[in-house]
Amino acid sequence: RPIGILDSGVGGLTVAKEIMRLLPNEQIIYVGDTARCPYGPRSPQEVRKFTWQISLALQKMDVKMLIIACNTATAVALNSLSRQMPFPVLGVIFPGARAASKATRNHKVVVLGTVGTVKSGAYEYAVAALSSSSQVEALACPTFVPLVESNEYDGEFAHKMVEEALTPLKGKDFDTIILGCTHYPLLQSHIENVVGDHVHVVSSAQETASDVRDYLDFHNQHNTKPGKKPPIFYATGSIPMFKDIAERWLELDAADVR
Ligand code: DGN
Repeated sequence: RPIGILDSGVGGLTVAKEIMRLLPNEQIIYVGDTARCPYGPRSPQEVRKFTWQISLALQKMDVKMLIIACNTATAVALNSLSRQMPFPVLGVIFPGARAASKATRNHKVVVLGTVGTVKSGAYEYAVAALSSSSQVEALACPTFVPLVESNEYDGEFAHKMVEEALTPLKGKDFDTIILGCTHYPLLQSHIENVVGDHVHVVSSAQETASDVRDYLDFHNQHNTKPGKKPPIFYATGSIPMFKDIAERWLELDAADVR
């Protein structure tokens, strides 16, 4: 059975990529809700409704587990989904918070996220649960998702936008920054460039993928049958745009986008 992954758009591909790398025998079914992206500025109720709709669609496709590869959706829908779905549901916030708690030396952590994630306070809560001595400052970067969704994450313009968005961090002495939105790893080189080498940049993609592997190990649910099926992607909006980003980012010759 496949692993279901959802996001508001292409951002969750950063998580899909790590899962595909770490668990090459597993089939992925990915849904990117590009028609209704961004989720960041929407109300928690609306994001929860969309996340549930997609999760129910993935349930019909008989997934064995579900990864909410979107921080905004994790913040508002993980609790209800994990309580009510008949399979395990993992989010991306706790894995990112855990990686940051491990990485920080001075216990000053910055999280970059959507307006929705920042408002939810989910990272502050998760980091505090892991280490009471760490301070978290959250910064909303609403210009980043449109940049990535429009495939403009490379180049001079993207760099300028990142520089501008991170201006409030100038002069602050944090040593770790969490990419608290799954779209942001596509802007990672610009972010690293702006914050400097001394800052550890954490993306939840790797940590989430290793949680998926641990879960499958523990429950003995790895796909052991030979002849793994290729990934399937569903985009609710433009298919060519999604296909272009998926093929580039996942290094696929041809992505099956429906
Ligand atoms: N990629 C999503 C996240 O991690 O929060 C949200 C992007 C969006 O819809 N704004």
